[in-house]
Amino acid sequence: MTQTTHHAPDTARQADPFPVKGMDAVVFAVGNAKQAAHYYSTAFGMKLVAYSGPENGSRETASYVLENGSARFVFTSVIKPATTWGHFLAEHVAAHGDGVVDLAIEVPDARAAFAHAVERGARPVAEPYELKDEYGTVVLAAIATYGETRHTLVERSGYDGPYLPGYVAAEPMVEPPAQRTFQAIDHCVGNVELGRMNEWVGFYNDVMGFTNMKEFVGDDIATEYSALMSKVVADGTLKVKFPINEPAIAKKKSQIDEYLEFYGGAGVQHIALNTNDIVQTVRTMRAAGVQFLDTPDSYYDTLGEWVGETRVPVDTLRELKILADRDEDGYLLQIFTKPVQDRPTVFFEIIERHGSMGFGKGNFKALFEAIEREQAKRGNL
Ligand code: TYF
Ligand code: FE
Repeated sequence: MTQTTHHAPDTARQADPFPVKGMDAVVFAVGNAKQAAHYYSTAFGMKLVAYSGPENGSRETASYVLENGSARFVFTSVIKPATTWGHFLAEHVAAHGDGVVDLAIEVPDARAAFAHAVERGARPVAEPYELKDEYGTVVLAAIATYGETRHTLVERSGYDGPYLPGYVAAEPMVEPPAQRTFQAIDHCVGNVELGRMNEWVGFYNDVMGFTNMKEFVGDDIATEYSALMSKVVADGTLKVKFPINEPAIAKKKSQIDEYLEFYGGAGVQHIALNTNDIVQTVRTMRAAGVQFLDTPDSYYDTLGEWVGETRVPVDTLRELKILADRDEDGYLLQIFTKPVQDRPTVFFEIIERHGSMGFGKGNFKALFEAIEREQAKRGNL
C-alpha cells in the first residue's frame, strides 16, 4: 500500500485517532428493494432521493436511497444471477433474510480511518477506493464487524450529488407526511453470540477508539427480566452509538437466541430513530399499518410516580403504548416496532430524548415482558 500516513502532533491534547462525522447510511440487503422502498416511504414516512439500477448502468443490483432528515437507509436487491458484490448480497439474503449488511460511517478521511482500523486489528473488507462522477469524488473503504456485517467508511466532502457516484436523483415515491416522522439515527444495535459481547466491545474500543457509555445491562437484570447482556460503545461526540447485546441464560429462552437462530448468526437487531414528537410519529406510523410492541395497562398505572413530569401526559403515553424512562440527566420516551419482516429479526425503535442519554433501562421489565409475549406467539419461548 502506498499512502501517506499523517502523524498527529505530539501535543498534550491528542487528536482523536478515528474521528467520525456521524452515521452515513444503514444499508439493507433485501429480496425486493422496490417494495421495501415503498414500505419505508408509506409506512415510515421516508423520502426516496436516489436510485441506482439497470437504467443507469448497474447491471446486477437495484438500490433505493431513502432519507428522513439526516437518517439515510439504502435498500439493495440483486436482479440477476450475479458475481462479486451482487453475489455477496444474494447469499446474504439467502442466509439471513432481509437484513443490514452495512452500518456505513461518515469520516473526514477514509484512507486514514481504514489504515488506523486495520493497524488496530480490524479485518479489511475493501481497500480504499474512489468513486467519481460529475458531482465529485467519494473515497470509500470497508472493515468487517460482527457476523457478516461491515462498516463502510465514507469520505464525501469532495462530493455534492444525491448519494454516491453511480446514483441518480429520484423523486419521492409518495408525498411524505406533513410532519417529519424522525430526523436522525440515534443508535444501531448488534446481537452477537453468547459470550462474545466483551470481545466486540473491545473491538470498538481498540479499532475506533469508542468508549463505553455508563448504561449497561449485566447479570442482575439479565436473569431477572431481559435474558440479555448489553454494553454501549460510542464515539467521543456521541453521534455514533452502538449497543452490543449477547444472550444470557435466564428463566426463558433469550430473545437474542431467537434472533441468532432465525438470522443465522450475529447481526443488526434494531435501529433507533430520533423524533421531536413521538406522539405524532407513532400516530402517523400506526395509521400507516406499522405494528408496535404492546405495553400492558398496568405499566401506566405507576409510571407517573417514578418518571415524573414529561412533555406528554401519561394518558397519551398509555393510549399509544409509549414507554418513558428517567435518569439523572433527564428523560426519554421510546417505543419499539415488532419485527418488520417475517423472520423475528430486525426491528426499529422511535426515541424522543429530553436530556437523558440512556437507552431505557428502567423499561426493561415491561419491554422484555412484551417481547416475550410475542416470542411465545411464535412458539419460540
Ligand atoms: O438499544 C438498547 O439497548 C435499548 C434497549 O431487544 C433494548 O433500546 C435492548 C434490547 C432489545 C430492545 C431494547
Ligand atoms: Fe435501543
